[in-house]
Amino acid sequence: MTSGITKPIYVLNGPNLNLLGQREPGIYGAQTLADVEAECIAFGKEHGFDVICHQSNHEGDLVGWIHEAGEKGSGVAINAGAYTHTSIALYDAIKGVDVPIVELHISNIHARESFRHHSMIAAACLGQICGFGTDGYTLGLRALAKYLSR
Ligand code: CA2
Repeated sequence: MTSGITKPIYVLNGPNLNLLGQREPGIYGAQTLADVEAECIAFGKEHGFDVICHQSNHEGDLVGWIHEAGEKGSGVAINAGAYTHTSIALYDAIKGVDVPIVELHISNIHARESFRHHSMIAAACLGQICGFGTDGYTLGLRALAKYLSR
C-alpha cells in the first residue's frame, strides 16, 4: 500500500526498555523489544512507510534521534521510559522539531504510582497512547500515519 509518507517514522525507546520480555511481564508483557520493533517495521511495510527503530538508556541519544527525525523523518513514536517524568531536555527537543510526535507507554501511567502520572513531554506531543500493552506501538504508528495523510 502507498501512504504518501515519503520519509521514515522513527520509533524511539528510552531507558530499560531493552529489558522488555525479560522482567516484569505482568506490567510490560511478554514481547521483547526486538519483537515490538519487528512488528512496527512490518506495520510500516503494510501501510507504505519505512520505520527506523532505536533504543537507548541515555537521554542525549534520544535528544539526538528526535533532532534527526526532525530533519530526515516524517514523525516519531516515543516511549521515553522514566525520562517521560523528568526530562525538560526531551520536552525542548520535541518542541524544537517540526514533525508530529506521539507519546507511548505500555502501561497505564495514570493508574500507577503518582510519580508516573505527570508527563514532562505530553504537552509537546500530538497525543498520548498508554495502557494498551505493546499494542500501543502500532496504535501510535496508525495514529501518526492517519495524521500525516490528512
Ligand atoms: O509503561 C511504559 O511504557 C513506561 O514508559 C515504562 C517505563 C516507566 O518508567 C514509565 O513510567 C512507563 C519503564 C520501562 C522499564 O521497562 C522494563 C521492562 C521490562 C523489565 C523491566 C523494566
